[in-house]
Amino acid sequence: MPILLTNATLATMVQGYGLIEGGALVIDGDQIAFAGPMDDLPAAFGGLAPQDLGGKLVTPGLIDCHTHIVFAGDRAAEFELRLNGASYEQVARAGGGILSTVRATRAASEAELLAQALTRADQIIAGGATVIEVKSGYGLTVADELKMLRVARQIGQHRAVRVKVTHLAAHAIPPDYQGRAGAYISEVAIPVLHQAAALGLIDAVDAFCEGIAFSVAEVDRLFAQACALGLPVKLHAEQLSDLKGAVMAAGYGALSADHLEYLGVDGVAAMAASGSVAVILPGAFYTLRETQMPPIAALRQAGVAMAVATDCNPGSSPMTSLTLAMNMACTLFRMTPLEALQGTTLHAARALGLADCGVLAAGKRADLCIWNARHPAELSYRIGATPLHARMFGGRFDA
Ligand code: DI6
Ligand code: FE
Repeated sequence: MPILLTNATLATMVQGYGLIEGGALVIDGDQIAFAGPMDDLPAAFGGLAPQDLGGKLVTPGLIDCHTHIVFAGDRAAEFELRLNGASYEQVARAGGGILSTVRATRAASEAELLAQALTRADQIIAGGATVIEVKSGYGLTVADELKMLRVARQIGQHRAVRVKVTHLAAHAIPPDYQGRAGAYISEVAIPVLHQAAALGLIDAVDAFCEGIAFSVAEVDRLFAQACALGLPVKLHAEQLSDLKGAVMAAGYGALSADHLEYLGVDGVAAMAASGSVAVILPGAFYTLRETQMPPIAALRQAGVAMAVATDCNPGSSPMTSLTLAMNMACTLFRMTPLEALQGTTLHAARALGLADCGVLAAGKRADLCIWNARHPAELSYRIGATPLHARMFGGRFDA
């Protein structure tokens, strides 16, 4: 039997908020059959028993389009050391930083990794997410990257959430490849790409293009292989410096370029031309106490779609709340609450190449959130609240 929800404040996100007071939704199976004003409800649905939402806000299910939730251990001890005066270098020499996460991730069994990833997925889901993108990148050997990718794939089999899995073997240079980043691309990143693609483990290919990671030319070589396999690309670009990674990624028609604090006018223009989404990650900016802001006004002016995500990872963004990411995007970057919500719905869907979600409209997947809120700006306005009243995934409410 289809489900009829009435007396809803719909933020359909079809155009702007697409706000409809006194709205109705009909859910048939895993799809939305109707979303609009109660007065326009087709007669065919008139006989359904309505569930009155009392004016509560309904939005599309939120989409976290950039996470690194598969990893073992945490970096809380390192956080404490640094706040007690240890420098980043001292921490690194003591075995901390990203390579400590790599060691813990290599040592963990697949079952342990999955259990930890599910805990983080549960927190993101509890905030209203119905789609989560998950990257590899803490294995850095062929076997360990494949292990991470298998774990990422399993998340969606254990939870009511859709997972898009991204190859990020080119995330950091492991100790045995120091000074030999090109060899790492040839001997690890590209072989992982071919094996993972053959196993159907990946939906996209990402890389960390940065002075401390991989050059534009090295990433270009990886992306050429992704392109040959028909896989879309996305890129950690211009997070710490302007290497022109976004321009290169745009040349591949990248789904997105992410972070972008140091993006230049050429990068903005290239992204506008390619239709790549700018994924804004305020959690990393906040954690790293970065001061260079991504060029939000220029992106807006150029008509580049902006998404917002948690970047959940143990180092630069130990955050599992999308509404907190939205709040930070508004307060730190002066994005508007409308842009923040587009950034976790409509534009996040685009950043993942998904056309069947991100808006409330007939024919789309029945992934939605009912909020203890009346206006969508409330989702960005509160700090640390989880105003979710109920979540529906594929036509089913959570138990
Ligand atoms: N940029 C980041 O902020 C994270 N990865 C990346 O490419 C940091 C990951 C970590 O510190 O564990
Ligand atoms: Fe990231």
